[in-house]
Amino acid sequence: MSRPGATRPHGSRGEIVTNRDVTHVLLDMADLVELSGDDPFKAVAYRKAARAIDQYPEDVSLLVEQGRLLEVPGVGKGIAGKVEELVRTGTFRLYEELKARVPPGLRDLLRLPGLGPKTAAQLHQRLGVDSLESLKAALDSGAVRDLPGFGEKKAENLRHSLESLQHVADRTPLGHVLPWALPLRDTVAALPGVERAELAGSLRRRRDTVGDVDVVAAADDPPAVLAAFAGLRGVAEVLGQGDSKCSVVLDNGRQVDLRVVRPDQFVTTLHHFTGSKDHNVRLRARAKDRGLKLNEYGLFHEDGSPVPIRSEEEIYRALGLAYIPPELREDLGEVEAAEEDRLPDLLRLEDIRGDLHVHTRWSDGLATVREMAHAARDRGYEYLAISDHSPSLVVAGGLTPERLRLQWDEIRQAAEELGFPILRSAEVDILRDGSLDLPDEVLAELDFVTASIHTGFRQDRETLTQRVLRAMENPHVDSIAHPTGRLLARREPYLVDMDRIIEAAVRTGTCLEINASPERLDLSAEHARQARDAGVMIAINTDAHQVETLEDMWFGVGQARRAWLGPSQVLNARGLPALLDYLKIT
Ligand code: DGT
Ligand code: CA
Ligand code: CA
Ligand code: ZN
Repeated sequence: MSRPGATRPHGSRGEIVTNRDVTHVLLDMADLVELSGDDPFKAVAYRKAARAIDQYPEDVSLLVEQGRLLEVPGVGKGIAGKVEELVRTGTFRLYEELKARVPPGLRDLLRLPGLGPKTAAQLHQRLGVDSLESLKAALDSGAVRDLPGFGEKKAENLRHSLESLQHVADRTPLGHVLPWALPLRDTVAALPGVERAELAGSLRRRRDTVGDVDVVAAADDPPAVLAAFAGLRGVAEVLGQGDSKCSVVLDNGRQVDLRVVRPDQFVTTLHHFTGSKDHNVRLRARAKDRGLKLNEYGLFHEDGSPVPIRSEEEIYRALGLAYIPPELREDLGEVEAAEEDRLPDLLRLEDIRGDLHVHTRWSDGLATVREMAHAARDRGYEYLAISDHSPSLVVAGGLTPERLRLQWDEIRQAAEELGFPILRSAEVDILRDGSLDLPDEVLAELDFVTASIHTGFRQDRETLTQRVLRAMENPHVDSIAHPTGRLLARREPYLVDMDRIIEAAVRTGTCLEINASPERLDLSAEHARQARDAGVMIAINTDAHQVETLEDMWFGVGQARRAWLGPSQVLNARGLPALLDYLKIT
């Protein structure tokens, strides 16, 4: 498994402060600022800096050492000073002050979907709520319901999100795991005697979140490799070790299962630990029906003699099946499809011809139109759509129609200079009443209109669904971005009725987005597959706020593959003429 450009500098190596570490502290700081009732714009600045540092191609500790922190776009003098202190001392004074002032449990409340810092502060001041437990107690006693501005419905929503939070928190977004899992695989591959090592489990199946990380390696002397692995720097605790398996917890708190087998067993072991479990169960039963036995050690005849297996393709062939790629191995119809040779022709990263949702400095992005377009061209794209925010999103610097027109001048100039097609787009807010944040005359002048919800997440299901439906009814709206608003491991989806949205997408010819940001991956694979089956056109977009995150397309494509999508069902897998044709732009 490889991901181009995935080895970013932040890693798991331990004592040095990585970009990811700094990012986490700055994001935490932003929440603390808001919870303490300080200026919300300060929180915005911390988040912007956090995002910039997370994605910056150089090591933040090196930048500090060389006094070059201010080169990171989005990092101003004030924050640079704090980052420097953080890198040198492991924390900074203001952060410690706020942590001491804001009850730690209060911060946990922010993980509830739709509960912002303002409400958290209110619950704290009025009811003394300072943790998820005390929130539950306040809900049970009816105190929350009786608060001004709350009521039965809001209290009920809150209770619902509280219940679902438990279930979200156990898994980690794939995008947080890969940056250390890929180097870990390389480390294992480089251990003495190891022939090859691969990531397996949910990570190889490219699930949006993963539980633990599974690695499978081939070597002639497995116990020696396992011992070397258990002794690696970065291994905090060995949970268990046998002749072929070792489970450890790393310094970063994550669990890794390593299996080491002889080279002739590698393929079947890799296959077994790629899973999923349900897929394996199906294959084992199928093998049995054919007088064969399949397990992690190999494929065997009834008399125990092995069927020679050199590749996963051969496992499937021996079972009378077409090859099933890891992303489809979930027992969701793939075995039947492989049997009848009607597996989909899955989308590949190379099929993607452009990105239809990115931001620039015109709103809350970090790069210019030119820089984004240049990077898109360097990726081999044929076009790029610039979709900055609309005016109601003040904290994100949303564009008024006047500023949008100024942006169009820049878009035209950049497109001419680079000889690269740049589409005029906008991510227009769907307001609380379902109206759009830009007038129709302006929308009519855009090449591609993406609509999305950024406010009022806590409205009830019917209201939220109606907002989206109304946006889709607008003939200028081409696509709905991040349709459920989920943030992986942080915020539950808002309560939209996806069946009705999909049905309306078909009726109105509106695309639904797979937002490729590894923090979102929204639509989920399940919803995207449902949309695909209904005939909805899907757009896979990074929502990049800077050049580097154009790379996130890889995650979006993984999600699309899990949704059984092929190039013909993906709008931005079309070349420019076909895209313009679809959008009826002449
Ligand atoms: P995760 O870690 O929750 O994100 O999901 P997985 O799929 O990585 O699950 P994990 O780590 O428990 O196991 C890795 C693979 O090993 C799993 O996908 C299939 C295989 N496996 C584990 N336990 C069983 C089992 O009881 N039966 C079978 N047939 N396969 C299993
Ligand atoms: Ca796993
Ligand atoms: Ca595992
Ligand atoms: Zn966006």
